[in-house]
Amino acid sequence: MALPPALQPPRCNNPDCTLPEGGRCARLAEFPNPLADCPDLARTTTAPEPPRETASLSAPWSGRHLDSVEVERLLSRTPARLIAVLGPYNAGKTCLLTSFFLQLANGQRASFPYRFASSLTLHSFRELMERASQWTGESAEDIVQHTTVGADVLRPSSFLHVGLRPQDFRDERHIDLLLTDIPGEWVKDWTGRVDDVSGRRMAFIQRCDAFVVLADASALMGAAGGRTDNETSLLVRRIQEMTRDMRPRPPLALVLSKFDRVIHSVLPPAPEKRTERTGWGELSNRLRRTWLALEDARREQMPFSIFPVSAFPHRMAQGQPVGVMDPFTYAMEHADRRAHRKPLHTLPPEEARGFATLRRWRDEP
Ligand SMILES: Nc1nc2c(ncn2[C@@H]2O[C@H](COP(=O)(O)OP(=O)(O)OP(=O)(O)O)[C@@H](O)[C@H]2O)c(=O)[nH]1
Ligand SMILES: [Mg+2]
Repeated sequence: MALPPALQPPRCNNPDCTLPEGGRCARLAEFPNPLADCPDLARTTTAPEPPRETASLSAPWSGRHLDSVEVERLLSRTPARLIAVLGPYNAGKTCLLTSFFLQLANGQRASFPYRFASSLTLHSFRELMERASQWTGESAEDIVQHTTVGADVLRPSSFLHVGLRPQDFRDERHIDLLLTDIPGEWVKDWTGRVDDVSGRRMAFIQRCDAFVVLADASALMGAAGGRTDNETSLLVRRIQEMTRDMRPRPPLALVLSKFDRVIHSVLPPAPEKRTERTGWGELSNRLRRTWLALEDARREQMPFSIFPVSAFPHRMAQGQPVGVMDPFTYAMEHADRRAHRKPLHTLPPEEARGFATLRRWRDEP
């Protein structure tokens, strides 16, 4: 049953009347029951107005991938972090993003220093998750669809969004994180030759806080491994070139994706040994050109690290992802240090005593 329209407080058109403020009706002599009878008193309800012709305004966001104009708008309003997720066709980019979202939204943050708060692209994430949940576990089957982006070159819809709050439950600040979800073909075009279209599509690179680059570990170990190594090394070099003037230099997280397919023959080294060339067994040999590119990047003070990741080692009902949060933790730790963003330093709580209060003195002007 719908509620009847609410009564508004009375208003009186007689300037001498104080009845609406709790006083006397100016025409009390004429109308002993002014609330019922006085014609100067207006009592309106909040009955809904009939729909107007112009009432067909759509919602300000669709819940699907954001386009470059929406992203621009968001970036001008908030100190959003922007992470580019790049790699050749079929490298596992979209699976990684889907798995990252699943983990985060499910509260399985692992080392990631934020908790899930919101998403402007929930509809897209939901579609990806639904598709991934139908995967039977067959390796020949796609887990999600290969990424295609609308034909609009000027406004490509290629960004996913998550709103984050710091891990401390008392800290209610909200941080926007934008993640690119682009087709491998775009990455290839941009790596090979930057024409006008490709330059526009990839204009976000100049604003990126971090890069997550994927190389398919199973492809590297396969017969065409040399091609994957080559594509990855060219991509690392392109990023290195495009970020040469950025300070601080954005970090690069190299994700060796689909690691579940090679785990029987390659044991990942301990985290502190991951940037050493010798630590990866046969995979080190397979990544020959990529290592050279990474070593050049190191010489130019570009931070990098390497992560073995299995976004979907089994079908969803059967097993957990492995290492998915690590590259994002690495990327965010660097992104949060950037000076041109508002730093995320948590102030000590009001009741803090002793040593903790030193931080408050230091932070106070
Ligand atoms: N076993 C296994 N297979 C994976 C994993 N991640 C991705 N795959 C496989 O790789 C395929 C491609 O993954 P996508 O995430 O669509 O790759 P992409 O880089 O987004 O590809 P494009 O959008 O075409 O550029 C998936 O459909 C799966 O078959 C993983 O962690 N483990
Ligand atoms: Mg994709």
